Formats: sequence, C-alpha cells, structure tokens
Amino acid sequence: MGLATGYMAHFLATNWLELTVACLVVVLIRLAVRRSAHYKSYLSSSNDRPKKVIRKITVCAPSEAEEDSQTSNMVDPLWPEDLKQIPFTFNSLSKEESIKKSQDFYDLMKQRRTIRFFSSAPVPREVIENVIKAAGTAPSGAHTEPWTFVAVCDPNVKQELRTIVETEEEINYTKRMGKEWVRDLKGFQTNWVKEYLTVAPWLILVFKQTYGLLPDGRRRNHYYNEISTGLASGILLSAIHASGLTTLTSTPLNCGPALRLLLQRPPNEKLVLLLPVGYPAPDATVPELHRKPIDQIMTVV
Ligand code: IYR
Repeated sequence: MGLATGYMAHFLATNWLELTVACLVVVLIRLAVRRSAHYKSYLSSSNDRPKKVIRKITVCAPSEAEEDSQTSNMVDPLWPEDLKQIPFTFNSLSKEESIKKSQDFYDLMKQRRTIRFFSSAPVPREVIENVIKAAGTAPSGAHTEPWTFVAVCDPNVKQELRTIVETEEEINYTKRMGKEWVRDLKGFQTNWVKEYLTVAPWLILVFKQTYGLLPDGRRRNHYYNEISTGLASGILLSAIHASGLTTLTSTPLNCGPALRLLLQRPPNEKLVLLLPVGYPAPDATVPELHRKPIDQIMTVV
C-alpha cells in the first residue's frame, strides 16, 4: 500500500460518518432544487392552473381482450363510414340584410311570454305538425335525433294527465320543493292547480330518448340526448311563438314515469317538458318582468 492510499484509508475509516452525512445532504439539496425548477415552470405555463401539483394519471391502452369485447358489443353503425357528402347551398345575405333580419327576429322573439291562462279556441293540427317539424330540424349528437314529441288533443287523455300532474304537484308544492322555492315562485302566481292542462287545445310533451332501441332489444348510444332535446325545445318554443300561439314551459316534477305510462311511451324515453299550446285567454295577464340587457349577458373577448 502506498503512502497516499494508506492516508486515504485512514481518513475514510475515521471520518466515514461525516462523509456519509455530507453525501446525503448534497443529494437532498439537488433533489429539492430540481423539484422547485419543475414546479416553477409548471406554474408559469398557465396562470389559471390551481396552485397545486396534480399527480400525473397514466391512461392504459385497452388490452386486446378488452378491445375485442368492445367491438363485439358494438351495434351496426347508424351512418356508413363513406356517408355521401353533397354540396351545401347557402343563401348569402348582404351585411344590411343580415342586420335587418337579426333585428326583426329579435323584435319577434322579445314578444314571447310564458302564458298561464289559455283560451280553448282550437288550433289546426297542421300548425302543431309544422312546429314539431321545425323542432325536429335541431342539431343532435351524431344526428341521432333523440327526441319524441307527443301531441295530445284528446280531452279524456288531457283530463287523466291533469289528474296525474295536479296530484303530484300538490305534493311538490307542499312537501318536496321547500319554503324558499315556493316563495321564489309566489310572484308568478303558480300552484298545483293547472287548468290550462284541460283548457288549452293541445299539449305537447317533449321526451328525450336516453338511448335508441334496436328491433332485437339492443341499445344504440344517443350522445348528448339532453342537450339535443333542449336545442329542439328552443326551436319548438320559437316556432310556436312565430305561429301566433303561446305556451308555458312546464316541468312537472316527479310526473315523468306516470305520464310515460299514460302515453304508452317506451322506457328509453324520459319526460323533459310539458307544453300547453294555444291562444291566450282574452283576460290573460303576465308578470311584469324585464330581461337582462346585452351587457349583462354578453362579453366580447
Ligand atoms: N313545476 C312546477 C313549479 C315551477 C317551478 C319553476 I323553477 C317555475 O319557474 C314555475 C313553476 C309548476 O309547473 O308549477
């Protein structure tokens, strides 16, 4: 053993503890510096991120067996992959025409009101068909058109429906809705007695189809069925208004299953809205309400 090596061995033997601690401290400092650099770059990449490091989630690709079972459960495609694409014909308007049309449409729509007092004056079936056809032009997830509109004009069915709704709504107003909700509705003069259900010439019940049913009983996905039916309902309300009729967007809580059975609708259909449709009673009143101005409902970025 040379002199230097012997000295080194002696130094290690007497100072091993201090040396180990020093090494550990160096490793810990390096780790801490690395983490802080990583964290800073993470935070600076977006100001909106929560100031919390979120653990990375590793998403595993499905195994072959999982993929096979997914494929074998798939129903036939609704649309072929090579669905024919056709030219789109578009009527362009000048800027001036566009401004005029948008103003005219707004002027029409701002007269729409929810009406609670109806006349029993008849409305032709053709009008009801047209407003429902208009609703059916709404966009829908994968063009599944996940909606059914049940138009009721039969007085006996309207009476049965009214009994179901009033029975359930009495429980809603007195037990389920709670004091605050009932108080917030006071100004609208609404309660569980719903004369309009037998007075209005038509009732349109809007159902969302939560899935499609194939003849063999298998289910087809109805993507975004609630949003799609909401969009169709908006068009329906606009069409009803544009046709010179009025309606009330009623949402009878807890009545869906009984009404579905009364109207003999299948279990994939869930009630979204119940709309009495007709003309307002000559002495109909509406609450004096104001709509939010544009600067409260729109921001431009
Ligand atoms: N569905 C009940 C209660 C109701 C709830 C709301 I929120 C309203 O804006 C109006 C009524 C009914 O139809 O009476």
